[in-house]
Formats: sequence, C-alpha cells, structure tokens
Amino acid sequence: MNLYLGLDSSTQSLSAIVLAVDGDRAHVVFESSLQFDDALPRYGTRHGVLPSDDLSVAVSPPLMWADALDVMLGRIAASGLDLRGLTAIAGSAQQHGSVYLNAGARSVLARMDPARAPGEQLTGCLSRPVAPIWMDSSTSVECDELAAAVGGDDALAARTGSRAFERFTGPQIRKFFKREPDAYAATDRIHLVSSFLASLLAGRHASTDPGDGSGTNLMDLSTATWWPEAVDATAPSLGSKLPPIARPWSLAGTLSPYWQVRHGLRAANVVVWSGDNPCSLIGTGLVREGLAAISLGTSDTIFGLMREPRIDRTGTGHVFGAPTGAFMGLTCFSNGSLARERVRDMFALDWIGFSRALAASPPGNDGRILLPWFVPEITPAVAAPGIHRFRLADDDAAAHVRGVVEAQMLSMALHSQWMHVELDTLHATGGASVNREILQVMADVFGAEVRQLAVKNSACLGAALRARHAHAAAEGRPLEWEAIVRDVVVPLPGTLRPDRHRHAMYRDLMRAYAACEAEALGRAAAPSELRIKN
Ligand code: ADP
Ligand code: XUL
Repeated sequence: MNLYLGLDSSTQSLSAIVLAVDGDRAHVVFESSLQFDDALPRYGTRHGVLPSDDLSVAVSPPLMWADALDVMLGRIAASGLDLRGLTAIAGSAQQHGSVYLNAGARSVLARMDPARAPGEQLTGCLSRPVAPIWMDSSTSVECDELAAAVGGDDALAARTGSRAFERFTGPQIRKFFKREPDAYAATDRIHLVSSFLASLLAGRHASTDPGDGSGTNLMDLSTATWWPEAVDATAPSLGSKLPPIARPWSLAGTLSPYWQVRHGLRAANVVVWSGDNPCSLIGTGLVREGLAAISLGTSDTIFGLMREPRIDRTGTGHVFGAPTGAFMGLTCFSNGSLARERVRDMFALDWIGFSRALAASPPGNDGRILLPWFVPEITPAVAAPGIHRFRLADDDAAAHVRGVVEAQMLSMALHSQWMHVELDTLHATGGASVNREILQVMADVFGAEVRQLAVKNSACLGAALRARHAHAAAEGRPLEWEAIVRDVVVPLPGTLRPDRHRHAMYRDLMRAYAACEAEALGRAAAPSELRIKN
C-alpha cells in the first residue's frame, strides 16, 4: 500500500491528510490540523498574523510555519500508520506570501541538526524576519509603479493573468527593496510560502510551480516563466533571487536526512508545492471546465478550471496556472470567515446562534444591505476598512447575520461574472462550508445546486492527490486526473437546491447591492429608495 501525504499551510493553521492507495482504490487514512496561535504561542500571532497597528500591514513569522511542519510530522510519525509505505509528499500554502533568505540558507537547509527544532536553526538564514502575507494591502504605490513600468494594468493582466494587486508578491518585494535596500541586497532567495516549505522538506532550495508563480504579478502565464520586464521593473537583480518555476508535478527532491532521522520517516519524494487555491481546484474535483467551487476559509474564493486563459477585463479577478497544466479563474474576497466571525461576536452568538438567526430572518433581508468590509477588501478594492449599513439598524442581530452572508454571496456572484462559467453546480469547501444555512443562501443567490464534500479541507486533500499524481508521472505511468479524484472527492448526501423564487428575488437584489457598493466606493450615489442609510 502506498501512502501519499498532503500538507496545507494556511493563514491560521497547518493541516495534513494521508491518502492510502491500494491497487486502484484510494481513501483518506489520516487527517490532522493545528492552529498556529494555540500550538505555537511563542510566535505571538493572532489568527496566524502578527498584530499590527497599521491595518494595511499583515505579516507572519516564517519560522512559525517551519516549526508547525515539525509538530505535524511528529504527529504523523506517532500516528501508528505503517509509514514504510510513505511514497510522496506534496503541499499547499496560502498564496502570495514571501520568505526572504540569505546566502547562508543553502548550507543550513542541507545540514540541519535532527536533535533540534527547525525554527531555531533557521533564524540566521532570514534576511527579513517576517513574511508579508496575502492580507497585506500596503503596496498601492508599488502596484502603480509596476503597472506603469510595463505599460499599464491591462498589459500586466494580459501577460500575467492579473492587474497589479497589493498582496501579490512582486509589489511586496518592491516595497521591501525600497524600504530596506540593505536587507534586500543581503537576500539570496525569495521564496513563496509554498516553495519555502518544500525547500525545508527537501533540504535544498525548491522550485515554485505555475499556480503560485502566477500570484506574483511577475510570471508570463503563457510560458510559465518569469517575465523579465516585470521582474526588472520590480527590484534590481530580482531574476537571480527568484526560484525557478517547474511543472506542477515535478519533484523537488527527497525528504532530507533531517526529517528522516528526526521523525523516523523514509526518503519519500517531495513534490513541488503549490498555492492553496490551485490545490483546492483538485481537492474539489474541478478537473474539467464548467464546474466551480467556493471556498469559505479565512478568505472566501470562487474559482473554476479554464482550458484557455480568459483575462478579467473588469480587473477584479485572476487567472492562475492550474495543477493540471491548464488554467484557473479566481476571485478572492478578504472579508470571508473573519467578517462572519466579527458579526457573530458583535452579537455574542456562537455558530449555532448565527445559523438560527440566518434561518429565522427573511431572504432578501427586507431590502436591508450590509457591506461588511471589516478589513481592507480585495474585491472590490477597498483600502480603508469600514462597514456600511443601508436601512439597517445597528442593534438588529438577525439582520446583520443575514446581511453579512447575503452581501458576501451577492458580491461573489457579481464579481465572478467575468469567468463566464455556466453554474449549475457549486462545490463548497473551507471551514464555513459545514454551515448549511450559509450554503442555502449560496444556492439561492447563484441559482445553483450546492454540494458539500466529504473532505472539508480541499486544499490539503488536493495536495495529497497531487502527491499521487506526481509520483505516478515520475514512475512513467501517468494517471488521468479524473481517475485520481474519483474515489476521494465525493459529495455528501443532501445537496442544497436553489429556490426559483428566491433566486429571482436575489437577481433584483444584486442590482441594489451593486448600487450600494458603488455608493460606498464613492463612484455613484445609490438610487433614492436605497438612500435611507444609517
Ligand atoms: P483557513 O484554511 O483559511 O485557515 P478554514 O478553511 O480552516 O480556514 O476555515 C476556518 C474558519 O471556518 C474559521 O475561522 C471559522 O470562522 C469558520 N467556521 C468554522 N465552523 C463554522 C460554522 N459552523 N459556521 C460558519 N463558519 C465556521
Ligand atoms: C488568493 C488569496 C487567498 C490566499 C489565502 O488570491 O489571496 O485565497 O491564497 O488563502
């Protein structure tokens, strides 16, 4: 029996899934998760992020991710699984974040001491102690500079799949170079979160893949190579500091002696890691065009496979590389679970109370609309956070609960139209996808059936499936993606179905929602019937 390990280093947690493959049959035999704040409190994060007075800044300690990997591999070693079958390991990580290493990292990675945890050994390898992550929105100036240097946002989007976005790695690198030129000069390798963790497992610098490379504003989507014009416009000598981009099923090496000795693991193949959204594409079974998934994690994302890249002319979406070698369209919303939690906590509810309030309030919220931008929003671009209430009394708990969920679903439906995906079925994933009341609003707004999946952490499952795919390819007997996802990406019984009348109502409400959004963004006044704003 072969075992395939998938790891997922997300914003708030690290998860692991082990997939056992016996003949043609595959099933999940191990699942575990740890929250960074609880498991590694010495790093002082909240929800996985270091506290900051400046709301536009979001950074995390990369050594915390390294130590979390150690804790998780220790758990797997102690799980009782027969790990002699451990064949390949692949990973998924939050996208866009970057880790800055000096020239000393090469030898430290290759010769770590198995008696000691990784974090303390890597301290001297960092040329920047923190890693900016996807929640950072502090690089508007650098976005403008990068776009201007390559002929504007449309040119950048046509070449890389996205206009300049604050959280994307290129603008983040440029900000670091401008603010800390000496530390930038001392940087030998800039990894994505994914390629940093793959390097740690393999004991040498790993490549990135087109899925995560396309989240940098620096990769030519058509060739999956760094685009020199954007790289040169970002920072000097950047070309030599970036990892190579390898095909998504490439091997980064084998598990290094450090992990073999420290946790008694065998020299399994280490597959290049990818971003959580590309991995989720596989873990939700979207290996053909026409299906879409919504992930309700820390961020909310809506995505689907694309055979050919269709760029978003409205400028809110992205085209990334997909683990299959094709492409994926994606729109990301930063006010996802954290915004739902903020509303839950404002009214001292738990999730059961939240769901009850949702079920007890009228669909359409009697025309009351809430724009829940508790943190700077990615889609639509909102730099100064704030919540906006239209006809909504600020002490009405149920209307706030419904307001946050309806606004999120309406916003997702509105801002994913550019993908032109015919939606009759949506696969729901991420932590909040256990909540059927939220999923019913999703079904009604999109007018689509919504399926919950047996394995909730689709990014982690996708990583395990990628490990299997890459191992088969390396052995010269490639497997079809359809066959890889068949046994394990299975919907739970109890598909949520849309109600025709409610869907029609939401189509009208979407126009009102769009008008409120335009007003809150200072683009146009909302129509007078919506102007009763408080
Ligand atoms: P990430 O992978 O981005 O760290 P997850 O996909 O694990 O996040 O989702 C975690 C989130 O799921 C929590 O922050 C929480 O807000 C949300 N969540 C968990 N249970 C429920 C529930 N019953 N209803 C709504 N949201 C929930
Ligand atoms: C996608 C994005 C987030 C992160 C964290 O563009 O910024 O979804 O990948 O999950």
